[in-house]
Amino acid sequence: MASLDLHLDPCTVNSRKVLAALAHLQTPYTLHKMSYFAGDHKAPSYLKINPCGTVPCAVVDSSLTLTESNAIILYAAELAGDTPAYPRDAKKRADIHRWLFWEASVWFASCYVYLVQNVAAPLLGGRPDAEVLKAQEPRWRELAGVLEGRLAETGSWICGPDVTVADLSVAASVHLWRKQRFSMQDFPQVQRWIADVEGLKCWRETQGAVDEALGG
Ligand SMILES: N[C@@H](CCC(=O)N[C@@H](CS)C(=O)NCC(=O)O)C(=O)O
Repeated sequence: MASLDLHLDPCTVNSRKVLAALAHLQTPYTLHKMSYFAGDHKAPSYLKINPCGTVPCAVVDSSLTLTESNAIILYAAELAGDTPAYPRDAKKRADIHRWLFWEASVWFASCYVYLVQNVAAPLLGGRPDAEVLKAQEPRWRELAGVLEGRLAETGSWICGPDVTVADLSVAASVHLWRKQRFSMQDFPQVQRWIADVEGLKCWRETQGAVDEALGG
């Protein structure tokens, strides 16, 4: 497989997701590191590559540039073939896709509120807005409850006994969970699963880049 040209900032949720997934799938890539906080994703030179002005973005070749993190992951997973992370079975893949869509459509948005308020705001010299966090809490608890239920059913990973790209995608939204300051006490399965994700080689290997991007 040809190497992907990957443009991202490791500390952002969707970038971390892709970094961890590509490490897990052993996908070769060339990293073009950007700084989200410096606004590199809005630079005219980057907007030529990705008019959405978001990270991550993967240039496959002159005919294909991928701007959605889950699309990048699925492309790499497809190329990796029939792997436990993305088995070539229609029902198993449909279940993985379902969780990727869930992550992109609802989970990311809710977790992002905690990231903006409890991580980004202090980093930028501001303070978390308690009202915004309070307003988000019922929604986050509802969604965490859905994840809790699934993890209780499987007793292991989101889609069964093997870690899949769905775990890496869904986990990225809470990858800074200590700093994001979720109330996790009612979600023991989610806590267990996060610990399992944090034990994965691909997660540990990509943690250093996240910490460095956040200033240590
Ligand atoms: N659905 C996109 C979302 C990408 C996204 O919103 N990335 C954030 C960082 S995690 C970003 O670049 N935000 C900048 C902006 O929206 O202007 C994906 O999954 O790649």
